[in-house]
Amino acid sequence: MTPTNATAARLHVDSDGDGEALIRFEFGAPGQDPRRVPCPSLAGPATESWHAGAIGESAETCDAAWAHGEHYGVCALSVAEVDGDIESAAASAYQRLLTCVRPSAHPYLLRIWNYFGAINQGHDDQERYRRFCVGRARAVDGLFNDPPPAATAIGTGDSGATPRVQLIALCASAPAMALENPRQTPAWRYPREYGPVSPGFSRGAVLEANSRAPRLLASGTASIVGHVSQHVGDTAAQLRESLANLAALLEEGQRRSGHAFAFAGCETLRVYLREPGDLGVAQAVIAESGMPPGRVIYLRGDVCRRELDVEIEGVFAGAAP
Ligand code: 3EB
Repeated sequence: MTPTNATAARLHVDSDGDGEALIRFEFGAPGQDPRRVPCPSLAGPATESWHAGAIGESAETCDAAWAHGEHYGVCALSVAEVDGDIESAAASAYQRLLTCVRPSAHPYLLRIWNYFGAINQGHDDQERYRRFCVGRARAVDGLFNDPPPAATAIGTGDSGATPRVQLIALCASAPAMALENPRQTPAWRYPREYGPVSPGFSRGAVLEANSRAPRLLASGTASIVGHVSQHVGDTAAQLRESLANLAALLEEGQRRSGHAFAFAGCETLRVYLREPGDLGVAQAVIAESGMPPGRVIYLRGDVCRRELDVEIEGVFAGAAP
């Protein structure tokens, strides 16, 4: 069946690598292109393409790129860290993002990926992830937190002489339905022990909830129940717990939107692993999960909690109940 134009303009994700895409993610070592995910691929499809109809406008400079279609846009940028000051780099990256997005035809931020190096370096409130959260919180506006976008924050390997913080943002002409996870404390309500500023992200988002083809975007999901890390030292058990969190999120999406979401409807799943040597263990757990095997991408990346070794995120197509 040929999709109508109205259907083609809806957001969907595939791994074929053809057709016009809002963004076609590629994976590899940290580099110059702000659209490239700076996490080397360990297994799975080489690309992840996000489609939403025809691209009306696109542009790129050396450290920023954007593309706009009818309902959606993508903005990618990176900012160099000066003297290892991740807090300031995060603040300028978010200032630039909001400056770019708010006056555009797609002012609503639905989903953001955050990547930077040495995410677990430093102790307690000086840990680089916590400083990043402080810089992000300092830069964003009221609309950002009402409610915050779905997100991922992952640490990359060494990016060479000039470390950069990189943001990739999906934005839209209309807001999405933000989701929280009933098994997890909202991140924006994490207690003080996790840092001076709570992380600004929602657990997920349902896009086009009033259409026949909604999509559920799951944020980076780790082995955290309530606000407490689970199964420290056991990657397989962490991945099973993360999948249980994801299942609960899909159920919550169904309760809120009236559309059914299931692992079988997964269009893409990214599995970020701290240790490349955990690939086999992760593949064995995923094989039993009911995720479509051809849609799972395994990447090398650091979870923002040092005690955790795996995080997952993904996109799920909804079905009428
Ligand atoms: C967690 O649940 C894991 O700071 O934007 C996941 C997704 C995590 C997004 C962010 C952090 C972020 O707390 C970490």
